[in-house]
Amino acid sequence: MRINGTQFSVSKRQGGVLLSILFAIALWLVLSSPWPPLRPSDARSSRLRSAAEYHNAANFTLSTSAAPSHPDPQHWLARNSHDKYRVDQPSFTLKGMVNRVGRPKAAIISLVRDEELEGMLQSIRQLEAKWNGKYRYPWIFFSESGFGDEFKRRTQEATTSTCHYARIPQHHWEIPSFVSTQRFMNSLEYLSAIGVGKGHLVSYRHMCRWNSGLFYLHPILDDFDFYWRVEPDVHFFCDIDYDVFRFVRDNGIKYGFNMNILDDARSFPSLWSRTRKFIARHPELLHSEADFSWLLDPHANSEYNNCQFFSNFEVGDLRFFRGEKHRKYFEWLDQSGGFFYERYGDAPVHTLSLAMFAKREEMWWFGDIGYQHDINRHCPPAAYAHKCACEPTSLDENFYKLVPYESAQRKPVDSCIRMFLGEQWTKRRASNLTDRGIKQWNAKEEYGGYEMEMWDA
Ligand SMILES: Nc1nc2c(ncn2[C@@H]2O[C@H](COP(=O)(O)OP(=O)(O)O)[C@@H](O)[C@H]2O)c(=O)[nH]1
Ligand SMILES: [Mg+2]
Repeated sequence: MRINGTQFSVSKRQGGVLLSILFAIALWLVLSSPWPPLRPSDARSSRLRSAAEYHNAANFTLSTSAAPSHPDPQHWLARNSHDKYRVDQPSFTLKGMVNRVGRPKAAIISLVRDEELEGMLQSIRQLEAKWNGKYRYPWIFFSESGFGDEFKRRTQEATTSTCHYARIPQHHWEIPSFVSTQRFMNSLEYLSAIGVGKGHLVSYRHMCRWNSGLFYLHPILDDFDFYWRVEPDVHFFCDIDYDVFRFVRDNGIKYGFNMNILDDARSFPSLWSRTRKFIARHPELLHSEADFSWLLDPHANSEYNNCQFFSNFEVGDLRFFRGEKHRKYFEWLDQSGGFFYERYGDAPVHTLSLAMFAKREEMWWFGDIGYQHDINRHCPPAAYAHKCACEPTSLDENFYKLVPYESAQRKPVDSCIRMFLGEQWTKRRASNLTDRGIKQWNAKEEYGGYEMEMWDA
């Protein structure tokens, strides 16, 4: 080989080594490209990507998002726990490189106000310490009024992942023209007078509406497939030793929750009748395996029993919510004015949507994640004690806590989480436990007599 007149001789072996190095550098450059974001930018600054950038980035993906036809979540956990896919090693190590391949396009999202900074920081710190410090998914903060420099600086300092700050478009945070202001004012006064929590707050109505049907339309989420919703001031008690986003993607899960509860149903008196009308109008939209059995009361004319996924914690598939079915349902509810004349909540709206358009195996109870939101807390049983810093709670702990004494409302025949898990379903799941490495653990004692097979920690 001759370079600048100088003769270099390269043996076959040296050539091979040189080629391998060049190949490794090329691979490293591709895998450490900023998308999906794994690391903070050098300046630790954050920026809002334009919608166009996001669309362009959508063409670059290393992952296949096809879910297996017969997912087996327990089996997956047995094979992929112990932080198999952590990405906190340098990207030039073999493991660092391999684990960056095929990552789901996913982000942690928070709707939050600038003045909730301290609460947000504590949620970030806990989730980073228990999980995301190892997995480095980006954080995206949303607000209708933007964020100040201090919020941006301190949130970015609390994580090694990239932070993005997104402003909610005004038309997603205003009273639609078809809503009567007078009727809305009456509702604020009425719900406040009868003691429905935050019934008097205009901002709360916008929040519920945005979380129900608008968040997934924000262009910053265009290139993401999965999200984990995190609120300020929540707690995470347990070490999570697997990639939660890979877990939901690989197992075809559309929605993961932590608590399944009753809330004050006086805030959405017409939600079920409005939903029934939607079903009557669009029976073709229902999933062929839609299963309402855990949501209807057999003793009350199959009315909605008011159970709902407690949506301040949710890990979801954005493609489900962006899909035509959920969007049509949201628009149908929105046209009724129920987010303003009543206080339709995103929790029952998401729950009913999933019941209609997904099958039950596509919803997952993250019973292994210790979590607290205000007075509601879930802590896994004693078998998880070595991973958790909390007192185990009973299975039914959160069932009824949010229902005020004065709310005479429909209740399920059993607690919501038991209704959801159901005997048949747990049996069917248990029969999937084929891997000899998975020990079945009977949580009879800790879970108030409910027989449930869970994976061992
Ligand atoms: N940006 C913004 N976030 C809000 C507003 N109201 C509520 N949130 C956020 O929405 C989420 C739910 O609100 P929260 O008051 O905690 O409702 P609760 O959990 O039902 O009691 C939290 O993440 C809040 O920070 C608002 O007016 N603006
Ligand atoms: Mg909250």
